[in-house]
Order: sequence, then C-alpha cells, then structure tokens
Amino acid sequence: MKSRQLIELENRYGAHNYHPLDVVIHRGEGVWVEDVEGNRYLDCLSAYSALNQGHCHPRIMETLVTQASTLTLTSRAFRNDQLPLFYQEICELTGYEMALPMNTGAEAVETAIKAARKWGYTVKGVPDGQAEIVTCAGNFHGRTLTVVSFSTEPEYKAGFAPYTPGFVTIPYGDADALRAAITPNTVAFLFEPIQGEGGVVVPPDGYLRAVREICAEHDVLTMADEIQTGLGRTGRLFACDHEDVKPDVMILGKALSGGAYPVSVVLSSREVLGVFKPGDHGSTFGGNPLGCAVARTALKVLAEEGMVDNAARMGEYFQERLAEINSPHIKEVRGKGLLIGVELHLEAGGARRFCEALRARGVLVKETRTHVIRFAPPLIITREEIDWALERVQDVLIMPLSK
Ligand code: IF1
Repeated sequence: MKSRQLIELENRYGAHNYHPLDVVIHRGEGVWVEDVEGNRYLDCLSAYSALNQGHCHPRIMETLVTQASTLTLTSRAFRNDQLPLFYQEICELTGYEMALPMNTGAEAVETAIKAARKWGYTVKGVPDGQAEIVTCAGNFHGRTLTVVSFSTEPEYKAGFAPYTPGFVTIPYGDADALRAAITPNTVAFLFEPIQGEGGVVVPPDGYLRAVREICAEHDVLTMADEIQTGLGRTGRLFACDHEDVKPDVMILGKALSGGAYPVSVVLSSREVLGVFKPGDHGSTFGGNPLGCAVARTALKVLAEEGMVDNAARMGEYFQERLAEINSPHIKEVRGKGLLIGVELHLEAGGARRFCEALRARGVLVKETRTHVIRFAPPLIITREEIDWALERVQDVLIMPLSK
C-alpha cells in the first residue's frame, strides 16, 4: 500500500490525538529509516530518545527474538529468570540499591510519586493526606491524569479535570523558588535535568547541585525524570552526572529498551522503594522476562559500544556546526550532547515548515513548542552523517520566508 492510502486509513479510523509529519516509515536500521516508497531518511528524533542505540540494533533484536520464543510473560504472580538479573545489572550500573520495573515512562513517574508520598507518610512523618510534591513550570512527565494534573501546558490538561491535588509549581531553573516552596509537608521535588518538551531548556550551571543541597537540608526527595535525558543522550550516562549529582530517585524509560519494547524503571534506596509492600503497587507486564532481557542487552550495548562517549563528541560537533549556520531565522542553539534545540525567531513563522522542508530533503526532525527544532539522533551517528544532515539543515534554514 502507498503512503497516501495508509495515511487515509489512519485518519479515518484512528483518534486524531497526533499531528505527525506525513512520512510513513516501513523499515529502520541504525540512524536510517525508509518509507513505504523506498525513500531514505536520517532519523534525527530517535522516537524522542527511545532509540539511542539506533533502529533495530542487531544485538537487541537477537535478544528480542530469542527471548520472545522462549518466555514472554509470567505476571508477577510467579517469578521469572530475567528479572533478578535485570535488577542486579541496572543497580550495579547506576549505583542504586533497589529498582521497580514498569512499562511506560508515565507509569514510572506515577510509581515515583506513589513512593514519595508513602515515604512521606511512613518515614518522614507527614500527616496522612497532606503530602506535597514540588514540580516545575514547563515540565513534561507523561499523559496520565495525575501527571497532567501538574502540567502547566493547557494543551495537555484542558478538558480533563478534575485533577489530582498535592502538587506545587515553581519556575524551572530557579533554586531560590524551590527553597521558598518547601513546607514541612513537602516530600519530593520532581524535575527534568533538561526540559525536553519544554524546548530543550538547559538550567543554569549549578542548578542541579543547588537543588540537591536544598532538598537534603529539608529532608525532601530529589526525583529526576531522566526518561528522555538519561542513558547517554546528553553525553554522560545521566544528565545529572554533568553536576555529579545523584538524585534520591531516578526515573528511566525510553532507551532502556533501545526502542524495542516498553520498559521503564524507578531506581532508589532501600529506604524509599522499601515502602512498597505486596499488593500496593504493580503491573501485569512490569518486570516481564521479554522486557527485562531486552533492557539487559540494551544497557550492555550502550556501555560496550561506546555510545555515551560518541554522544558527547558528536553532540559537541553537531551543536558547534549548527551554531555556525548563518541564518536570520535562528535565535539560539542550545543543548547537551545529542539533545539539541534550535530556537527560531517568532518571525520565522514556526518550526513546523522547516521540519516539513527537512523531511522533503531526507532528514526527520520534529518541532517542539512551535518554534524550536529538536535534533536528537541515535547516539551511534557518525561525523559524516552529521555533515550530511547539516548540509540540508543549512539549506532549509536559509530559506526565505514564503508568503
Ligand atoms: C508523546 C513530548 C518528548 C518524557 C519525560 C516522561 C515521559 C516523557 C521527560 C512519558 C515522554 C514523549 C512522549 C511522546 C512525545 C514525547 C515528548 F514532546 F511530548 F514531550 F520526548 F519531549 N518524562 N515524552 O519526555 O513517557 O509515558 O510516553 O513512555 O507522544 O506523548 P511515556
């Protein structure tokens, strides 16, 4: 079937909760994808950083296929032989004492919120029902009702009330605002080390360290959502590593499976994750052997194939070269590692038309916050591939304003 027909089917039968670029992808390998007509594109989005290891990484696919034909699901009513090894390997890799596996990012964020509240009541001594969690303006932590309850974007929450109470909003990147927002009932501060959806917003240097200190002083848990920034994306294993900060709670998803299968996890201490008792949290698919096996290989591949270092080196190169582009449309180029945002002037008429123009030239990117183009290719990208993309980006960004 041709792209046109497939798009028609999708539009006719699917809920219209997305506005995708009209490229119908059929196949992927490494940093490249191919549409149903056989056109090739360089993927500079990586499924919002879920494909850090690249499309269909051979070692991950081998594990996926082998495990899929051995054992896929036991539920947590029984044990399986992959979960213990996943626990051990992820805890050893990250230095946390305990892990709790879920499937999607939003579920892991919900899990962290539940852990923080229960920790607040049972360990910190907050009166029942009074726990407060501080969050940031411009955040993105997922789409469930509790998570959109503390979104500051009307687009994500309008029409879905009533909302879950217990959340306080402060400006992002402002440590003083955090200090001022903390009360005796504050149990946690939930934050992204770089706001991805917010437009690749990098907080001021020293922010993460200040957050760490303020929270430690007031017995408040630091909960880093590294679902998008973690696992090498910013040129370090975690974005918090740039400031040598180890949050009390680390939330991972996306690239944890190399894009092959939904796997997320919450990592923390025995004190925090120890609050969960049999029956008070879980998921049919969370911790299933297929997801665990895939995640184990995805983590090995990331470490053994030098992807984190490559993200640091290629990210620096990509960002420097983007900053050299002499375009009247560019306001700022920012980011860390291979999480890069190119902010356009409002007069440029929005980022979408540049994304469409890049697509026509074989580079896939997606706008965020209407005027930012996000570049986040798989971490295996080479200098030559970046140069290939840059030629096209340069072309498009010097386009005169149409109309
Ligand atoms: C969509 C955005 C990115 C995330 C962080 C939790 C989640 C995400 C920091 C939830 C998910 C995705 C979801 C995807 C688009 C995308 C996104 F533009 F919407 F905001 F990446 F920037 N924390 N981000 O970035 O994880 O439940 O989706 O597994 O279409 O909603 P999930």
